[in-house]
Amino acid sequence: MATAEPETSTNPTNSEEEKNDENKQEIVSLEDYIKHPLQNRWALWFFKNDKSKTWQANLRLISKFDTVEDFWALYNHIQLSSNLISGCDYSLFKDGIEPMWEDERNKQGGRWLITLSKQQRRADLDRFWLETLLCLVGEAFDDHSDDVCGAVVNIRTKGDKIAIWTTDYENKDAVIHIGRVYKERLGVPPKVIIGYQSHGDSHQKWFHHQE
Ligand code: MGP
Repeated sequence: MATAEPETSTNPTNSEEEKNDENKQEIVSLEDYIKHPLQNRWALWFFKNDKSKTWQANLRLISKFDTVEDFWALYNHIQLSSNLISGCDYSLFKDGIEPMWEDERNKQGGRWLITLSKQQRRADLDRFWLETLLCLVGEAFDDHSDDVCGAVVNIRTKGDKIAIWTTDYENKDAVIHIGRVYKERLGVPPKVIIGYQSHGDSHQKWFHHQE
C-alpha cells in the first residue's frame, strides 16, 4: 500500500536548481560590490569669497571621485548650489586640472557660459548644475569630451552663472559640438543667455551659438 510519507530524500533536479540559484546569487552580489568606474577621475572644488585672502587662497578642494557611486555619494552629501551664499562657487574639474585660468589646460581655453536671471535661482539653477555635472562625468560630448576641462557654478546676487570650460577656444569643431550638445541636454529656453568666450580676452571672443 502506498504511504503518504513526506519525501525525505532531496530530488536531484531540485538540488541542481538550488546550486544554480546559489551561483546566480553569488554573481549578483559580486556585481553589487563593484562600483561603476567613470572614464575620468574628477575633483570637486569650493570657493568662498573672503576678501582678506587672494582669489586662489579662497579655493578649496573638497574631494575626488572616479565611480558613479562615489559621484552620487558626494553630490547627495553637499549643499545644493541654490543654498550657498552669494560669492561662492563649486567647480568640477578633471583630476590634474586646477579650476583657474592659469592652469596649462585652461590657458588657451574658454567657456560656454549660461547667465541666469535672479528668478532662475529657484526655477533652474540646481537642475542645470546637476545636468552639467552629468554631462561631464558621463562624457556626453562624444569625441570632443577630451576638450572639456571642467565646469563652474558661480552664486552671485547679480545673477548666477554656470559654465563648461574647454581647453582650446580655437578648436571650433569641439567648441560648437560641446555647445550644441550642452544646449540640448539642458533644454535651454530662449530666454536663457548662453554663449562662448575665451578666458583670455573675455568679451571680444564672445559668440552665440545659432542653430
Ligand atoms: P568670477 O568669480 O569668475 O566672476 O571672477 P564674478 O564674481 O561674477 O565677477 P565678474 O568679474 O565676472 O563680473 C571674479 C574675479 O575673481 C575675477 O575678476 C578675478 O579677480 C578672480 N578670478 C576668477 N577666476 C575664474 C580666476 C582665475 O581663474 N584665476 C585668478 N587668478 N583669478 C580669478
